[in-house]
Parts: sequence; structure tokens; C-alpha cells
Amino acid sequence: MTVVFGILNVTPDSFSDGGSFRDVDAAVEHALSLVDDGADFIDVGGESTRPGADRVDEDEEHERVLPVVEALAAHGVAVSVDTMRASTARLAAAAGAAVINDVSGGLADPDMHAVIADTSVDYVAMHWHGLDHAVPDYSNVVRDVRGELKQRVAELIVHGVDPARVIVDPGIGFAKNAEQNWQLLGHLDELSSLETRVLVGVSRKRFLAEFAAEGAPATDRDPATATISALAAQAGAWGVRVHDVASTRRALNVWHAWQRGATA
Ligand code: PMM
Repeated sequence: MTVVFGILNVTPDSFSDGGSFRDVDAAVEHALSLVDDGADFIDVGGESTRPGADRVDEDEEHERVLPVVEALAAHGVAVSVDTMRASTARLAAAAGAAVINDVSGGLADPDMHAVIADTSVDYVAMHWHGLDHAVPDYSNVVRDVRGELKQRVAELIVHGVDPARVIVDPGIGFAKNAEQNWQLLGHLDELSSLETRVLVGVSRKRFLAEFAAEGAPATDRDPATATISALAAQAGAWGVRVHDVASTRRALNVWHAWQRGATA
């Protein structure tokens, strides 16, 4: 069954304003409701990845993320940490995280791959082209993204990381326009030939606005997100990363029933 990562942003505009006990409680409560909805992992992020967003100070990121990781691990929840910093990855692994989700694939911090090699966590290497998300001149977006992800996996192997611990992610919406996002989704199966697991994150992203009512809040993009989750599963994705776990889990259950019918 396809794995679901439920998104838990511990940034000041969400649950946390710097790690006070009450904020940790609120974050844990929300995470547990996502687990109830069917999340397999809770993906804790203390730094916005929006284009041009200011980097969060290192200590600040640690203060936001680590108490939540510890609390969730104590509840027996499988935790992923969305970070581009090797220091955060190291401390998060020590605090009980099972996965490090690095949107930069190791490009933002030269120490990241060595830290991953030193720990036993699984590692998501996402396709990334810098903090500003500027769209490069791809010759063929599917081939280029696949090629760059292959390079990230090769670098991890050189550092001594078993590729069985690596998950690649095409980085939908990161340095890609809507048409390029659709090309990557439509050719998702081509990433399978990298022989790693594949994760896909489209949740509430801007290119889904056309499938929601005009001017509607981002939550209106959840049906489109859930549909893509099922289609990604069909294309061989190992996991999806979403805000609204309940609707994606239902869509995946439908896909699963369809699969059972197909193989009966
Ligand atoms: N997208 C965002 C943040 N982290 N991680 C992975 N692995 N894949 C993604 O597509 C991804 C990510 C940005 O989305 P958000 O700001 O809505 O969380």
C-alpha cells in the first residue's frame, strides 16, 4: 500500500512560534489526528521552502523541530524531518526521526550526505535548483530531472549510503512551470528505473488552482491532490506527501480496490 506523509509545518504562521510547550502540544495533537486519518509518517518542517523565503536561523530551526520530533517519537509515530541542514538532520536522527526529507537533495549543505551515511535514517533526495526556484532551461524536463536525481543517488552511494535507504522525489513545483510539472507526473514511471523508491509532493500546489473554484482557499485543491495521489500510486510511486491525509487515504483505498480487481 502506498505510504502517506502527512505535512506538519512548525513555522510561526502554523503551530509554533519557537518551541514553547503549548505549541509542541498543539503540533503533536494535529500530527496525531493526521495519523488517525491514515498517515504513515509525519513530515515535520521548521523552514518554509517557498520561493525567495528567508532562511531560518540554524538554532531557530532546531528549536522549532526537535521538541516535536522527540514528542512524536515518544508517541510511537514515524517521523520524517523536512530540512536542508545537515546539523538539523543529525540532531533529528538522534531525537528519533526515521526519515530526513531534504528538498535540496544535499545541494544546500555539503555535509548532508556524510551525516546521512553516519546515521541509519532513510533519506529523501528531491530535485532542486536553488532557493529562488528560477526555472532553468531544461532540454527535456523528464530526462534532465531523472539525470540529476541519478547523480544525487550516485553521490550518496560514494558517501557509503545504501541506495535501499534512498527515496527520490521529482520536486513538483520547484523550478518547474505547470506544464513541466505535468510532464514529470505523466512520466513518473521513468523514475522507477533509478531503482530507488519514489515520493511525490503536489499537495495544494499552485498549478492545481485551475481545478478549484476561482479565488478559493488552497484547501480547495485537496480533491485534485487526492486524485494525483491515486494516479501516482498507479504509476509506481512508493509514497505521497500531503496536507489533507484523509482525502488522499480514501483515494488510495479506491485505487487499491481497483488493483485487487485487476489482479483477481
Ligand atoms: N514540497 C514542499 C516542501 N517539502 N518535500 C518533498 N519531498 N517533496 C515536495 O514536493 C515538497 C517537500 C513545499 O510544499 P509545502 O510548502 O506546501 O509543504
